[in-house]
Amino acid sequence: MQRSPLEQQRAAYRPRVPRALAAGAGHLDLEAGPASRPVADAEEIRQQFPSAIGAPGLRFVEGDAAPVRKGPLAVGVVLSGGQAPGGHNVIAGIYDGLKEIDPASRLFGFLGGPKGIFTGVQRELDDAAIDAVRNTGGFDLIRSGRDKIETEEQLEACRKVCGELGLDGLVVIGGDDSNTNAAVLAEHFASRGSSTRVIGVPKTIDGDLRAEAVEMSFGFDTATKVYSELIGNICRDARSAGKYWHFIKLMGRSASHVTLECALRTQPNLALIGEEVQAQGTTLEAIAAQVVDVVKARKEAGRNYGVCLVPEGLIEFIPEMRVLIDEINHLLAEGGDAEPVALAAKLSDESARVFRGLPRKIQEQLLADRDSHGNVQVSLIETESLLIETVRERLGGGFKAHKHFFGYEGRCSTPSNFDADYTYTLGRIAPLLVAFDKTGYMCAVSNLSHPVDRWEACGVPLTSLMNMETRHGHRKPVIRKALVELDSPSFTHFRDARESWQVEDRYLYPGPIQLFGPAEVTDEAPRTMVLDRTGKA
Ligand code: FBP
Repeated sequence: MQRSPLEQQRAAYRPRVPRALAAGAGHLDLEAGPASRPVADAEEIRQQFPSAIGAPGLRFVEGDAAPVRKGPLAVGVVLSGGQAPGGHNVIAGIYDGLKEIDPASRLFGFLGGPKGIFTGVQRELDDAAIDAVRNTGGFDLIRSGRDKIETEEQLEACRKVCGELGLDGLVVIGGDDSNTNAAVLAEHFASRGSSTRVIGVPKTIDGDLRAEAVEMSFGFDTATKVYSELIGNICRDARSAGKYWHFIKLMGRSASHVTLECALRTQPNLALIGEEVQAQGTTLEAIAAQVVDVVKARKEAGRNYGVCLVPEGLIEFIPEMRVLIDEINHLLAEGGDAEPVALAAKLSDESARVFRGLPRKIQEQLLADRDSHGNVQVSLIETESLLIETVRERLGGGFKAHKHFFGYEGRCSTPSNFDADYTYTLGRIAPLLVAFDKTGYMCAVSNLSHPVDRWEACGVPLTSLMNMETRHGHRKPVIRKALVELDSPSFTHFRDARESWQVEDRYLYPGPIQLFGPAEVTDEAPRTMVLDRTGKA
């Protein structure tokens, strides 16, 4: 396949790994911490995961412990959910790690997401396949999918396929739901005497798969840097033209981490944070009033232009919209009519009033198909248009606005140095956990806010990330989604600074991701993560 000049240069990049891993597979030991506990609902989680509960956190250190499983090893890998930069490097890390353990080890890629496991659709990955994708964006090597492994038949089919391939390990690269699935698979396999170990890898550009022991999901850094470049360009265009407001919706199915990170990188005039809207119970009308105040103040200061960031998940945090969406979900789950007029007749009086007040297009988008987890597909709802319309109703024709949606632009970008190193390291950890006979663990790296030589390779028990939540009317064990915390250093920093960005222009122009050059520009870690971990801006 033809490669661009940058891809040719980038193929030669050798990702950096923590010191313990650089020592090599034969020179490692595994330190175990105390028994872990789920984030909540320990007793219910224990009942569902009797063999995994209480497993200790793990850390690889230099040493000479003999792995339990001697090579050659066979491992399967699957990509699950939305694309995120660095997925290919996770796979390259697994491949290199396996070959380091024993050159005769084998890696199989399940095709098209989790469905590839239970249908047994896979391909073996070799040197040529891996070398073609090192340090590239995308998931196209084996593609991804959003199918869930739910039923007893599917779980059993997975066990059978892994058994037939003789897999020592199965690595699930995915977000919170996919890693919950990995925990279920690990427990199922263990309870049926399967010798396949199941390991998860934290992936999502949304940045909402994080916890004390999981500092960041991969892909967030690159995606937010891509969006920040584009936002900076738009800020400069707005300032140059002096006549438009730009409303930019940013991906993030639920949490507003992406918006917060991009706001810190670009300092737009306004950035809405869904979690704050929810905490303060701010209605759509009240949000529009806040925007109107800033638009007017800027106009009076001679700046009839501006930039406002809108998180994709905002709609579900606005109190009256949350109630409305819950009612719609309930009606649709009961097989209700997805036609706006018919549906409005079945809503409560208050929700019917809210629904009828929405533009027809938004009504239809709220009724569109749910995803496989029963969620509204927020990426299909034009929250930015809704906001523009609500503001325009108050300001009239002098208010000229453009809408943008940045999401897909960043999900398959060439990974930043941070993500290239981080994902490769995650990949290298996975076969080591298998070799040390661990199952139901997530690969993790600690000290990510520091240079790579201070990073530590870890294993985090999946059950330690779990709590019980109600899904489709049933209580289920799930990995807790991390939302923006309003008392965190990153949010506090933003809250204290944002007023000064509203009327004056304090835009920052981050420019494109730099892969070559001085470390200050090539190796920058996510700002929100650094602030939250070190308190330093
Ligand atoms: P994951 O959590 O699976 O990584 O996906 C995140 C995401 O990129 C969200 O930001 C977005 O809402 C969603 O995927 C869109 O997915 P799709 O393109 O499948 O509708």
